[in-house]
Amino acid sequence: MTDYQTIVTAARGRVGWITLNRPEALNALNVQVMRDVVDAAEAFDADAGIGAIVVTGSDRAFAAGADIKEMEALSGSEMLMGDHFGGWARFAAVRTPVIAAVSGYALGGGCELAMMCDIILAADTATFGQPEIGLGVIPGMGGTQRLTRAVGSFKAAELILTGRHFGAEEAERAGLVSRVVPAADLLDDAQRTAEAIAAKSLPSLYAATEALDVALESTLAEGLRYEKHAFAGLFDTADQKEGMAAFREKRAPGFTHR
Ligand code: CO8
Repeated sequence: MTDYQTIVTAARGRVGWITLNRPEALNALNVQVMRDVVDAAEAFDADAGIGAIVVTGSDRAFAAGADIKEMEALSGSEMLMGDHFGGWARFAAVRTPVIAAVSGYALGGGCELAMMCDIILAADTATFGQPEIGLGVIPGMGGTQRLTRAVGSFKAAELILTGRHFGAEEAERAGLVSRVVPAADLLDDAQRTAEAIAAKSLPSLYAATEALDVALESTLAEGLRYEKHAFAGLFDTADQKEGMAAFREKRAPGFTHR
């Protein structure tokens, strides 16, 4: 495992873990965090021994946002030209399924990082929010776009324009969160969920995460065309033959991820 400055990584079976580790700043996302998270996520993504990734923080904070102290003095052109956005697009493009296991604050860029993941598991103590409006800016890591797609335009507008914090139950009701779990169970639940995913065939997982992304980015007709071709493509994998033979023979499939 690589030594990182701002995160801790571990492989547990076929599950890769990325734990944000800047407790002094409630895991605020500075450029170094972005580089570390992207590097670790891409390394797990390139490893056929990993079938799912979990990103988490601490009990107190998943991440309290982008690092305000690092951003404060920047000019607009420095923000555009510097390494402030590109890395997160690479994280969002990872094909291995990614679960955000959120406890404590997921604010601003923290909420946006969770929304770059495929699944959001929230501890019942989690607090979400896009508070950037109170800093004289707007969400800048995808919040105006991904939150709107997740919860609808009127809910997103109310949350983004007031900047108010909201809890896990409201987040689940609104469709921002996949599932709420008791705080004490969050990490075990994330590992179990990730193991269940990682046991599936990697080619079909990649096809599914890409098709889910296409659903957010395209018209229904374009998405259905994409799905048709992705579905057909999987019939050239050994795992499709194995998965369907295992069904017919009433046994568990032994996927080889090819
Ligand atoms: N950036 C930098 N430092 C932070 C951040 C942050 N986002 N959040 C907390 N910290 C630091 C605090 O400054 C404090 O440090 P110190 O002890 O040195 O003063 C330490 O973490 C602990 O925080 P608090 O003392 O404030 O703890 P509280 O329990 O009183 O409050 C809160 C916790 C409510 C989470 C509070 O810290 C807070 O409101 N934080 C800021 C939340 C916020 O506004 N987030 C949005 C940031 S902007 C953003 O995310 C834009 C995203 C797009 C950027 C795209 C390009 C990079």
